Amino acid sequence: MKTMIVTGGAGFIGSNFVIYMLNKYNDIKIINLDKLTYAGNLENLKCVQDNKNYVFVQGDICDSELIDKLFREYDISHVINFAAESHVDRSITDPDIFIKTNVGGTANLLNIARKYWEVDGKYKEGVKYLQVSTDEVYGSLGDTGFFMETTPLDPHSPYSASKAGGDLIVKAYADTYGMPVNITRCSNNYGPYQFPEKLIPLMINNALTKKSLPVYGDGKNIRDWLYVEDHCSAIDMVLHNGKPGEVYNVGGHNERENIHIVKTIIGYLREHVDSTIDESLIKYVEDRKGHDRRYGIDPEKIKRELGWYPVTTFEVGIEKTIKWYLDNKEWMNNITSGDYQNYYKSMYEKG
Ligand code: NAD
Ligand code: TDX
Repeated sequence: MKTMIVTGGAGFIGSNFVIYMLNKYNDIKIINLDKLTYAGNLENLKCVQDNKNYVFVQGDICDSELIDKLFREYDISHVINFAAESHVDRSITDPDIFIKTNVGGTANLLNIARKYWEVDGKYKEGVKYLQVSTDEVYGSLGDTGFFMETTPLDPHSPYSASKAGGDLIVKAYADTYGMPVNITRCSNNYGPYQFPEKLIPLMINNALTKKSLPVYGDGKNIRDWLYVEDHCSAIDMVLHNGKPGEVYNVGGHNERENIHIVKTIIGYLREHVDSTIDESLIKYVEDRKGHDRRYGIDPEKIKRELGWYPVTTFEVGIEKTIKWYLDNKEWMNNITSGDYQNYYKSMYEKG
């Protein structure tokens, strides 16, 4: 039985990952450690809450006493760190918490893992620390080329800089102490349980409630989209077969301009839900500060070394995603009724 701490397991990707792993394996135990910030939601995990191999602990990755206690209590073999402040716009208005959680929290997890895993300068058999990172650490691309694992780090937002800081500390623990680690750097995810501050769920929710659809700048910024389940399968493969110390980029060549995403959502909802949802809802708004123009992942290494490739095309994934939000309106209502309203006003309805 392997016992894994999954941090941030109540967030978007973390909850999809916990569900994916518990459905796939019956010989792993998952300790989901999550602070339950505005982005954490235990409703995401209803289908696993009674699973005998699942434990939820509310807490902060910066809390060394708590992490130490978890390592003392359980024989932890793996740490998979999803916990982070994850939204670029919030990092622009309030960077401090990003540095605290994404840099400080990562360092704290590494310190305690090292304390329990390193014996006489050697690491126990079968242990691994996996850092879930992002393509945003590489900065922004021009019209051509892709991010490779060897691309220099060049983050621009406080979010991406804090993720890059976390990655470099992970690298230092591998280089200095020989800790068995992997870093995955994935492109933009979409799918069930994504908080509606991010482009796709925000646009679906706004269109359904007939609010305007705020497109930053000229709408031609490009993101490389990956269905969340494909990200989960990549992490599973890296966790089991990734070479210690290596970085793996995760993506599937699904580059789209933002405006294309917004028009795709409108097109689907107009055809299947309400014929009055149309492109007149689109509102071009002031651009995001320091807005990266284009992201694009070269996934050759993870494909070649581990045989991973995404199975969900963008066309299939976006339909599945829109249908999920249509089938789960109560989930959306619950998270948009409270504090979210204040966030939304401060972002989109100021002045
Ligand atoms: P999310 O914001 O939906 O979830 C983050 C989770 O972390 C929440 O449950 C929150 O409560 C928890 N958390 C925050 N601070 C914490 C702390 N100090 N201690 C414990 N828990 C804490 O984020 P997401 O989109 O699921 O992203 C998960 C990870 O994947 C992040 O590390 C992010 O950088 C990375 N990533 C995300 C994407 C994407 O497109 N969403 C792409 C690549 C990488
Ligand atoms: O209202 C909006 N209007 C708009 O035009 C929002 C919320 C976004 N956008 C644009 C900005 C980006 O170009 O859409 C694109 C996607 O924006 P986000 O969903 O905020 O994602 P992004 O900034 O690309 O970062 C995401 O992918 C990488 C995640 O939030 C990160 O956690 C991950 O690391």
